[in-house]
Amino acid sequence: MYMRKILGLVLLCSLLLALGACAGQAAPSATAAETAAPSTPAAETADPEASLQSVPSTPATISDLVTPTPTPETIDWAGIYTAYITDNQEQLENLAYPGFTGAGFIDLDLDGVPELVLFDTGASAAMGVWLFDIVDGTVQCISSGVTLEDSLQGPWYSTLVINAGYFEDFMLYRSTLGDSFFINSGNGAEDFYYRELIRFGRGDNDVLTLESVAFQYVENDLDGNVISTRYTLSGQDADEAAYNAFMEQFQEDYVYSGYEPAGVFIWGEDQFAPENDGLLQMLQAAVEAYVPAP
Ligand SMILES: [Ca+2]
Repeated sequence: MYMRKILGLVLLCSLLLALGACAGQAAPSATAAETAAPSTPAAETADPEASLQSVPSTPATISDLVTPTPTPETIDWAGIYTAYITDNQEQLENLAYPGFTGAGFIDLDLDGVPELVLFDTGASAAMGVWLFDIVDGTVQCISSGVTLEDSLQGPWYSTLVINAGYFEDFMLYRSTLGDSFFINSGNGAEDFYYRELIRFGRGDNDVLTLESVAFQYVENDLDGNVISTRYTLSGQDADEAAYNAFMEQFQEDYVYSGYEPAGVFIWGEDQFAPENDGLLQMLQAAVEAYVPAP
């Protein structure tokens, strides 16, 4: 119980730090979300007139980023990720102690090259998700289940922490703004739970970006009585009514594509050995399981 409380607080602190860091950055998602009214195209929108013609009814709180058509890529992404895991397996598994339970590939930023998605063992009801992208031929950690030390954070690292249980939790949605992957990240214990809707986008250099769209945290006592709550929309504090209204509108504006990303877990039928290169075995199986989004 006490440990869970501590874990919950650590998690919350991490999220608060993450949200604070994102708000302080000059990232396109933060600035667009803060300033763009629904009828105002964001500065980075590729075609302002096209955006004006298809004004969304929701996204005062979602950056108005039109997802460009993916450019066909010919890089050997499977080979690049495999070489990276081969070279860094021990360090990664020490960071994610006691290691990883799942591996898969999802093209979260829709640039034609899938990102590597690893699940760790997690600390509570959900598992931490680690995301890696290829930048100029080199693998970079974009997000991790535990916040990495500053010295290990590359220039593309996001301190947003994702907790999930399945590859299918990464959901490709369609809207008048284009296609985007989202995830309902979350975790909980006896005395708290949180949910965070995170949107995946593409930043400079075609690198995966993460944006906190809507966040809900509820702390309760063991009788189920709510002790405290916190809500944010695009990292800005909001009240429960605004949060609920946003989530309702989101369901109207964004349509689930039905695409289910594939990946493998260590407890699957393939019986991956947890030691003895189990991670590399999972990686190979994940390469074979990968199905690009339609
Ligand atoms: Ca990608």
